[in-house]
This record gives sequence, structure tokens and C-alpha cells, in this order.
Amino acid sequence: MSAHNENLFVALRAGFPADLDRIAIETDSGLAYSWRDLDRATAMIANLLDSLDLPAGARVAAHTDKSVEALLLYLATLRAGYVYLPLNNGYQQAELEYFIDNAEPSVVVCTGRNFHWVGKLAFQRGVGHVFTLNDDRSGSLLERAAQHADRHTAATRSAGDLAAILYTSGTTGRSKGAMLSHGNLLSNARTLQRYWDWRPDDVLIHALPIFHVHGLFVASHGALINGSTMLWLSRFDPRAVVERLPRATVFMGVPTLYVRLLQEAGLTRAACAAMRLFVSGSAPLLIETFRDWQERTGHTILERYGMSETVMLTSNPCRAEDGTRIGGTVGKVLPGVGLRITGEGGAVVPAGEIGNVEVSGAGVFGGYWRMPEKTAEEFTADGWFRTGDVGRFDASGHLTIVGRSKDLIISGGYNVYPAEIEGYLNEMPGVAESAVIGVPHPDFGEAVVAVVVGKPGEALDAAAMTAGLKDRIAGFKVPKRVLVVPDLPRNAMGKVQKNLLREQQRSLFSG
Ligand code: MLC
Ligand code: AMP
Repeated sequence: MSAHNENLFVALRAGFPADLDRIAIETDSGLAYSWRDLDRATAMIANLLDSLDLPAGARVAAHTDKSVEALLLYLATLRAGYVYLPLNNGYQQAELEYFIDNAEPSVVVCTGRNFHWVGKLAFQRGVGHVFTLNDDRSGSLLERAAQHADRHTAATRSAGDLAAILYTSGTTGRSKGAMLSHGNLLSNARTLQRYWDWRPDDVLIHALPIFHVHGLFVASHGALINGSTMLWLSRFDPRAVVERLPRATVFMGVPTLYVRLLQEAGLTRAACAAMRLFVSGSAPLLIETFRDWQERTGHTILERYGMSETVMLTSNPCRAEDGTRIGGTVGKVLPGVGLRITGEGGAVVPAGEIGNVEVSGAGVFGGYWRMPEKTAEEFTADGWFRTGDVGRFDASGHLTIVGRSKDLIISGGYNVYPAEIEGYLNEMPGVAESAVIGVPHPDFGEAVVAVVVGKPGEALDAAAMTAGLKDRIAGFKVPKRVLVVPDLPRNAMGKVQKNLLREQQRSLFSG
């Protein structure tokens, strides 16, 4: 038997440079972390987790602000062999209650400012350990970890063992936990390392949140496995990014980040002279943004496509010998990924025809946490995952995503499921029914808009409904506009015609 340890942490650690005193991460608050710091701190946190006597496969949930220590918590969880569960720090009470009930974590880490309610709801649900972690290196997690040794032998894991659960909202409004294994994440990290031509002296500007695939896996793994320095921003600030461009070589963002960067006067060809790669993903990049960027910086954005359940699937080429980057497309199928477009009855359609995007390969997740029926529904009989995206190949093998069969809105790179928001609206006094749609928005790409009908004789107050939602759900899900209407358009079957609503409201934010 091979004693090879397939723990993802081991592979990431092997990517650290030989000189552990080199800078691994430089933060916007002026701190510098060496590779040795990352190694020692993850060992201490892993030892703390080990000391808690957690059951095998225990989930460690994080509802924290973005900080290097939050990244270290993720790495330490891998190192100790537990399962990481990142949660958007905008989530509020009802949202967190659901995740904790569903995932049953053994450990919850939250900010000190939220401890009064997160700690309470976690303890009420039987979570054994709640720690705090703030973005200034304070909190009980680090206090406790400081009492532990700074050496740790990574737990032995096989490729199929669970590494992380990422919740993605479900069409019924209830989130599903996508189970990603060490092997899923490592295979994708290695593929991207090669395909994006990571080099030893690359410097990544890390400006994305670290509770989703893009910032946590694609960006962080890329830098770590390659031993590349990260210039770390605790939140996206376009000016701070532009200031760092002359020292950087790689940047990753959702389209909103590119739209906002284009508004910075300092974004010039000279500022980007040292850069080699700008990556966009998580939402469609408008062709205007792609072209404006080319004109302003002389660089062609590389657009790629992926999702929580599969990590990265396609990418425009990085090296010239792999082809050219074509705006409006998400590029070619990545090595090791299977991607087919199917039509009626599941038959594969030829290039040029639109159909459902189905995928297979080493990055594809093992299923939804404790939802075998949902998992079965999303896979074809021959084991391909139905992405819910609709696309088309061109003759050169470039994929274009033309839409989604799933009722999903992507706003500034965050997913919002209409059914969830409709559920909250329909519970409000005086509301008869509602339809939540995505409408083109110059900053967020799509903006969430609610179209609401009152019960007979009820006068609905849009501002009060917005305020009511803000108290209950994360800010990015709250509709940017609530429109009160006498009734919703329906088809002959009585189904609300969201297409018609989207058409009617398509200029709502474009003036
Ligand atoms: C914040 N708000 C948003 C929003 N982000 N509203 C809609 N959509 C969003 N994405 C709300 C705030 O709560 C606030 O509400 C108001 O909008 C103004 O906020 P802001 O100051 O403009 O927002 P900011 O903090 O600057 O955040 C914007 C952002 C952020 C674009 C930087 O949303 C972001 O980091 N997005 C990236 C998401 C991401 O990483 N996605 C990857 C998913 S992985 P109020 O009411 O308080 O004023 C994935 C797979 C893959 O999809 O392929 O990668
Ligand atoms: P998530 O569930 O947050 O991982 O979001 C995944 C979804 O984001 C995919 O199913 C797509 O609908 C969308 N997506 C990701 N990248 C792109 C892209 N480059 N272009 C269009 N849609 C994208």
C-alpha cells in the first residue's frame, strides 16, 4: 500500500518556496507574513482543532471577516483533516440557523462583534465549540491556538475524502451543501497552475472574499501551490488595487471589480506594465468591459467559467500557443474536464447549437450534503452533472454561456435564488404574491428586483418591505428595487411569466 498522503494541505505546503523566510502575504494593514508564519500558524490552529476531540469528518464553520487568519483557519482545517464550511459574512440569523442545522458543525468561528447572536444560536443547536476571530488578529481562536505547538503532521487523507462544503442556493430556496473532496480541489488547482502558466515569481492581488470558490480556491490555491506572494486586500477597493498593479503579475475578479476598476483614472497601460494575467469569472463579463479593458490597459482579460459544485470547467487560453482569448466566450474545456452540450432527450448537439451544459471530471463534487435525492436529480444516468447553465460551442471549441435554465440571479458575483427572496416577501403582511427577477445593472451586472402584488385593499409600502428584508437577509440579496403592481403576468398554465417581467423592467437601471 502506498503511504502517500492526498491531503490537499500537503500539496499546497509542498508548493511553498525552499526559503521559508520569503514573504508569502503582504496585507493592506501593513503586515507581512512569511511562508514560515503560514506553516507555524496553521500547525498551531490544527493542533488546537486536534485537541478538541472532534468526531471524524467534523465540520468547522467560519462566519468571519476576510483576514489572513481566516485563510489560515481554512488551511489548518485541511491540515487537521476536518471539513471546512465557509459562510458569507453578510448572512444573518435565519440564514445561519439553516446552515448550522443542516451541516451540524462541531466548531463555529465568528467575529467578536457577532458572538452574541452567532454564539447563542450555535450553542442552542449543540455546537460544541465557538471561537471568535477578528480581522485584527484578536479573538479566542488565536488565543487558544497560541497555547499549542507550531509543528503538526498533516492528517492522512485520500483524494475522495471530504475537504469542504460550499453551500449554493437551491431552486426551491433552500441551500444545498456541495461536498468537495481533497482530490476535487487539488486536481483543479494543478490544472490551473499549468493552464494559467503560474510562474515562481508571480505576485497575486487578492481582492475577493474568501467564502466562495473564486477567492478561496481559485485565487488562494493558485498562489499557495505555486509559492507566489499575495498582496492581500481585506476588502475590494479599486484604488488600492491600482496602487498595487505595478508590483503584481496576476489579478482575479468578478466582472463588477473590472467595471469599478475602469472608473479609476490611475488604471493606465503604465500601471499594468508588470501584469501578465487578468482573470474574470463567476458571472458573465460584458463584451464592452472586455474591450474597454483592452483599450485602457493593453491587456486582454482571460474569462473562465466554473461553479461551486465543479470548481473550474473552462478557460480562455493563457499562453499564445493554446489559442486566443475570445471576448464573450468562457474559453475552452480545461484539461481533465468533460463538457458536453445536450438537447432534447439528452442527446449531444453539434457545435453552434444551444443546449444544456453537462460536465464530468476530477473536479466534480461528490453530491449535496445529506440530500441524496437532490444529488440524483442533478446527475444524468451516465454520471454527468447538470450545471443548469445553457451554452453553445463555436467551431474552434470556445464555449459561450447564453443563459441559465436554473432560476438564478448573479449580482456582483453573488448568487441569489429568487425563490428564497419570494418566500420572505410572501410572508410579509399584506403581500398576496411576488416575483423576484434579475435586471441588467451597470455595476452589479444583474440587480435583484422584486415585483409584488398586494392583497385586495392592502396598500404596500416598498420602502418598508426593503427595510424588513434588510433585517433578515444578507445585503446582497435585498432587492435594489421593490415594485408594487396590481397583478403578475401569467401564461395559459397560470405560471408567472418572468421573461415578460424582465423584458418590461430591462431599462430600470440604465435610465
Ligand atoms: C454588496 N452589495 C451588493 C453586492 N455586494 N448588492 C448586490 N450585489 C452584490 N454583489 C450591497 C451591500 O450590502 C450594500 O447594501 C450595497 O450593495 C452597496 O455595497 P457596496 O459598498 O457597493 O459593496 P461592496 O462592499 O463594495 O461589495 C461589492 C463587491 C462584492 C462587488 C466588491 O459584492 C464582492 O466582493 N463580490 C464578489 C463575489 C464573489 O467573490 N463571487 C465569487 C463566487 S464563486 P446597503 O443596503 O448596505 O447599502 C463562483 C464560482 C465561480 O461564482 O465561477 O467563480
Ligand atoms: P456558484 O454557484 O456561486 O458557484 O456560481 C456558479 C454559476 O456562476 C455558474 O453555474 C454560472 O451560471 C455562473 N458563472 C460562473 N462563471 C461564469 C462566467 N464566466 N460567465 C457566465 N456565468 C458564469
